Amino acid sequence: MTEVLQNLGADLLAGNVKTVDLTHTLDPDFPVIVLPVEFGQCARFRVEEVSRYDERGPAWYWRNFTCGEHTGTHFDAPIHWISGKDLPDATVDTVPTSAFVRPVCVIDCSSEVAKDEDYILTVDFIQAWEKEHGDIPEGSWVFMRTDWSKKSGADYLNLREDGAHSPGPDADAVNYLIHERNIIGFGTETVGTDAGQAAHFEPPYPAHYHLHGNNRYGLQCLNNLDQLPPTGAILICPPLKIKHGSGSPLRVMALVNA
Ligand code: 23J
Ligand code: MN
Repeated sequence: MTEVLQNLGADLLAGNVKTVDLTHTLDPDFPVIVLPVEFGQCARFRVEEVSRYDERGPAWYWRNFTCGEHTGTHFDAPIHWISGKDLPDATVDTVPTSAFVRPVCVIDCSSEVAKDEDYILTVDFIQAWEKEHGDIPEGSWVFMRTDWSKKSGADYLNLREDGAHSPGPDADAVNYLIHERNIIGFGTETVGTDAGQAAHFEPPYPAHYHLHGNNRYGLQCLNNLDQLPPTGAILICPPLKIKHGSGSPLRVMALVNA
């Protein structure tokens, strides 16, 4: 099968395969999840200049940055959640690299979310998608497309007195993807893999609870999912190799037929 990569290389060079950037720019203005005040909080992206062709470094420009493991477009490792805390290879530095290059299925919920900001992805909706596009292949990533990535500022978190309002899956949908389809991970355009109101679901935060409890992965704050086909794209999503990391900002991209 040596011709597989030779053909891919030739097709990349010929422009028959293109790359789609699924990442938001790391920017101090990009929102991070806001938890209830009694809990610790994720840090925004911050940057400080070390030198810029000046007395601090006459021929070089460089900066130091700080952020949370869950800042911006980021990867969730199983150890992020209590349900995954004792699993093997559950931190970003030990997740097998094969998880980072996989086919991805994109379930388009954008018209439903346009009508209902608390839209919940269900097993019925996934099965209707499968009737049209075929069963989700074992080992794939699954993305929930909502076009939420087009929101900015306060609309992105959409916080109200009773918490955040944003779409996500219910527990049955997540369990279907894990146990009936054996997916490797689930990604969203919102600030978490769970819906804004998911603290009130059973169990609380079902996507986090079930994905990570079954050694599966999450991607959040994805961008440009409207540029992906429902099937046929190849996802590339290696997180930073942070020792014992619960997650990591990363560049996420996909290969698609041009
Ligand atoms: C901690 C607690 C709740 C949630 C999250 C983090 C995330 O969404 C995250 O970034 O993993 S819902
Ligand atoms: Mn996260």
